[in-house]
Amino acid sequence: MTNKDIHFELAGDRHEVAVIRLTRAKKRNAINDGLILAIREVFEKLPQTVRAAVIDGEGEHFCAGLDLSELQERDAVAGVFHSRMWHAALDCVQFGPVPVVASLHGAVVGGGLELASACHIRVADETTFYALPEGSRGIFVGGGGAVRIPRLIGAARMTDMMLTGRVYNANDGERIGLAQYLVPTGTAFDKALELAKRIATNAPMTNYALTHVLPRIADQSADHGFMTEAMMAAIAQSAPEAKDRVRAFLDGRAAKVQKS
Ligand code: 1HE
Repeated sequence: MTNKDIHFELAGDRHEVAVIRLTRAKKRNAINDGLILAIREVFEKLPQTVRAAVIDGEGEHFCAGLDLSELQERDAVAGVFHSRMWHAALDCVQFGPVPVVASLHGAVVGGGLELASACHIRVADETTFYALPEGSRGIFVGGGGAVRIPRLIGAARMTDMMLTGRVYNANDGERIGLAQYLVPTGTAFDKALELAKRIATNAPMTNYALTHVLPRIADQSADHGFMTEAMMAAIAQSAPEAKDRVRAFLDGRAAKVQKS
């Protein structure tokens, strides 16, 4: 990885977790064109060993969104291509080869929230706050937020965030579904890494079904969704790995579900 604003490393005994960190803390990890292209490149070129990924941000904030200093010179045509560049990059996050866990703290705003919402799991610490300041900057979301954020919290809440500048704190963010996990200050990365390592132990086909098939089913009519589900279930259960895992449970060699 050649972009200085992004750090990449492999974690886990088998190098099964990719850790991707935004390292532009002086600018609160604001995303310029180079950084969005670098995010795309990382997810397109994940090593074969990788089974799950964690994305986080260096410094006090996860991400301050679009680098506003690059916005000034853009005309309408360039704006369309810029937005489509973000879409292509964040599609590589959401529909890349592995599940992605976002480790959130501080500001998760604008394009930062769009990046977080392209991830499959969001872990937030108590310093996290969420906003869509596009409304007050006279612009609109452009990184897929109009599609992904209403699927997390509903169109009404997103409309409120953009019309009124409402900021959600960490507790309320978890309550409305912006994050699935809320953890003590400073522990989001550890929790995200723990979850990623756990995800990496799943059968790859199960993870693929959850990241690529489930969101498509959610977009289908119920009738089509049931059929897609049946196809996916049949493919997953016919894999040799699924048979081995079920046999291990029946032989008493696999973990039971534990009461939490
Ligand atoms: C930036 C950016 C940025 C910080 N673009 N330079 N996003 C926003 O509207 C959020 C704008 N940022 C903020 O509200 C605040 O910076 C934070 C709440 C995130 C952090 O506050 P703080 O006090 O820790 O930092 P700061 O002093 O405001 O910023 C430090 C530096 O980062 C400063 O630059 P410096 O040269 O004066 O040191 C800031 O100018 C710079 N900085 N945020 C450029 N966003 C695909 S479309 C998506 C559309 C959007 O994302 S719109 C929402 C943009």
